Amino acid sequence: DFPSGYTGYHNYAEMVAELNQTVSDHPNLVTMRSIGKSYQNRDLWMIKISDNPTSDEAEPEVLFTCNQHAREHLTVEMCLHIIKRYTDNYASDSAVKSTVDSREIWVIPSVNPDGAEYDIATGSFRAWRKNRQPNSTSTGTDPNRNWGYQWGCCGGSSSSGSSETYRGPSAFSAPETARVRDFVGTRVVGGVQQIKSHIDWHTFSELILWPYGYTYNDTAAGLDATQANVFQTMGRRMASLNGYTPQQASDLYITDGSVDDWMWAAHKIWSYTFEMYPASASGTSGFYPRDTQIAPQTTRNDTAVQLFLDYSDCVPRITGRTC
Ligand code: 0X9
Ligand code: CA
Ligand code: CA
Ligand code: ZN
Repeated sequence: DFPSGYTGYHNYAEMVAELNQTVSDHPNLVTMRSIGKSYQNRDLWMIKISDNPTSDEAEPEVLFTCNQHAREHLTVEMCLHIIKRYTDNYASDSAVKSTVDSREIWVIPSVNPDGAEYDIATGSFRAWRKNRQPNSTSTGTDPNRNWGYQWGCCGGSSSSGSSETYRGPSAFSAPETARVRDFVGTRVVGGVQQIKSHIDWHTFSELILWPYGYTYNDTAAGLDATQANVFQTMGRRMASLNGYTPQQASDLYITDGSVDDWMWAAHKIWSYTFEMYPASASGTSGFYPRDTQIAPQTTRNDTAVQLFLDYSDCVPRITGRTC
């Protein structure tokens, strides 16, 4: 389990208990279901937050995903914080209420529960990143190199099973990425993708990243200059609210098979990657901030998340365009 100094973090069982509690506290705002199983057969739980949550209403849908990377435990807390904020504050905060009433918010707090549990299983952090799926030489696929757009194209992932950025034997070979892909596919209704925007939460470096990650070019197939300007403008606006650094994903380093490139290229979902606290650290210590950081570092993103939800009806509106 989590070591002392970290017991404020949620392990998998505690996360599930928290989600169940939210459903029982707010049955008129929240539903919960599993989108399928991890490699080790854990449920991949998803929460929907909206008014009339059991109905598929004609409201812009937004997706938040957390914990693709096992050791990035602060991101689970970020998703749980979003869930708590948009449910517990519904009755008291009119901005929260109008957001919840006009959006359908999907939250998947742990995309990689097997890796997260493995990371804490001995009581000392193992600095584990990948999932726990065996491969020909070792264990684990990097979920954020396993998505199916330009998978393995460009030197931004590894074909070696022992690598921290092993891309898997084929796109979506990891059950965890495949199940999120399947869920996103179910949101194409009448030929129209209902999910308009997405944030995938990571740690660390305090960055806001946008597509593409596979190329240094600002524009490429499926991403024109107008769209790139929308990504940049929204990214910079959000960064002005949380103090992160905004940049194209490839400005950090080239990645291929990452979630944001796929969300955009396959579904035209405005997809961002947030790298949370801290801004910098040595070695793997940055992945393990004390639990005293959970509240300040999740609350820090409240206004950026609110802006993101506000514009999810039409992200290009941030540049004065219409949809
Ligand atoms: O390498 C990653 O997957 C992310 N950094 S992390 O330290 N959390 O592992 C950065 C991904 C940046 N590229 C894209 N988002 N495309
Ligand atoms: Ca609704
Ligand atoms: Ca809907
Ligand atoms: Zn990560």
